[in-house]
Amino acid sequence: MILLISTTVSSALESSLFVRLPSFDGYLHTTYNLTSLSPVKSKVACALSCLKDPECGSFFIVRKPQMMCQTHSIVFMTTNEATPQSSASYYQLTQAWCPYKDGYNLYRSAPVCYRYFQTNVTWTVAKQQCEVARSHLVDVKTQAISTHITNYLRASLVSRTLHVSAGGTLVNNTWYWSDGSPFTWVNWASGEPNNMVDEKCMALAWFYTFQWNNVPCNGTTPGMQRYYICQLDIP
Ligand SMILES: [Ca+2]
Repeated sequence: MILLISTTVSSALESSLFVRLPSFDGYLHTTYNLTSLSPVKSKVACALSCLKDPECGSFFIVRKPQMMCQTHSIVFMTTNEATPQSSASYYQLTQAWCPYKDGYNLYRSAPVCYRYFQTNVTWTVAKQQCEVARSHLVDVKTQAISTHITNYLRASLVSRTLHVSAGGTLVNNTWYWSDGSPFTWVNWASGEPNNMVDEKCMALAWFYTFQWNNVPCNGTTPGMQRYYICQLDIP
């Protein structure tokens, strides 16, 4: 009976709350984890421990020599950031409205979905591309979101020497987010924002550990082209 319930819970969890990503089979992430690799009785127990923590977005199960569980805040990873670990499986939490098959990753604390686009475009083109993808450039409204996004970017090798476009714009000397709300909490890097005549858009600056820098919205030189993060809100 207990086995039956456990199996049912497991199936329900797997179908609605988390997805397994076989591309991570045999790998274990060692950075930005919420808990250390610890013994656990079942996969469901590991999933439940992740669900209890709103910062948790994914977890690993290692089956040999005993079942072990490790939870993570980061929901975007590449195998470049992982170490080989036989019998490891990776699970990502999701929701039906957060289309992981399109590359969106759930952040349950907000809750919102993020998609990281690793193509170099101007801020204005990034804004348009997010809108094509039914979303908008990421609005970094709180310390919690900032920490999550920063960890997310720092966990990705490709981000560590890049600016990443975000949703802030300067209109009539006031900074606004994508949804039209003015900035309340801010995280400008020292000396920023500067040059407000030519730099009316906002980016996360790698050389400031992803604090904010105001940047030109358009331009043809490589420095004007950046990766970007789109945010998908609850419908
Ligand atoms: Ca600037």
